[in-house]
Amino acid sequence: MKKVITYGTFDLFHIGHLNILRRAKALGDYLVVAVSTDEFNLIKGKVCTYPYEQRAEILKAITYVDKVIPENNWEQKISDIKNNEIDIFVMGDDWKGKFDFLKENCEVVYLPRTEGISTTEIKNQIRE
Ligand code: C2G
Repeated sequence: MKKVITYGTFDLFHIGHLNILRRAKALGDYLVVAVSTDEFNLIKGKVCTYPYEQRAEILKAITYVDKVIPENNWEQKISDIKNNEIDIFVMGDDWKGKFDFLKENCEVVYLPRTEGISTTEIKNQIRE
């Protein structure tokens, strides 16, 4: 069984999130999604609209997603990969190169982002 992992905030869930989850799952048989906790998001400089519990529940309801774990810090990826026996790490290509250090532990794949949508844009449109 080929296992895939991806990380993110997934706030105000949108088609760009769904696209990367679908494509990540298509690379293997089992997809783990590590969702940034509210505390970690503050470290990332993000304030979430949906709290962690809701973001995690939404992800658990998605057919492509097999397991949801919390992302508490930048340092947990190698242990996550080992503990979950991950074969492929996937991120959108806005992160291209940033996680190449994981190549000693698993395959690293950066997928093109979905154009024209982002949580920030959604927030701006709602404000207008
Ligand atoms: N994404 C995408 N297309 C978009 C928006 C997002 O493909 N239009 C992808 C991102 O590239 C990322 C995933 O969806 O792979 C989740 O995006 P965010 O919730 O913005 O995650 P981010 O804040 O980048 O957190 O340790 C890694 C971080 O937790 C990543």
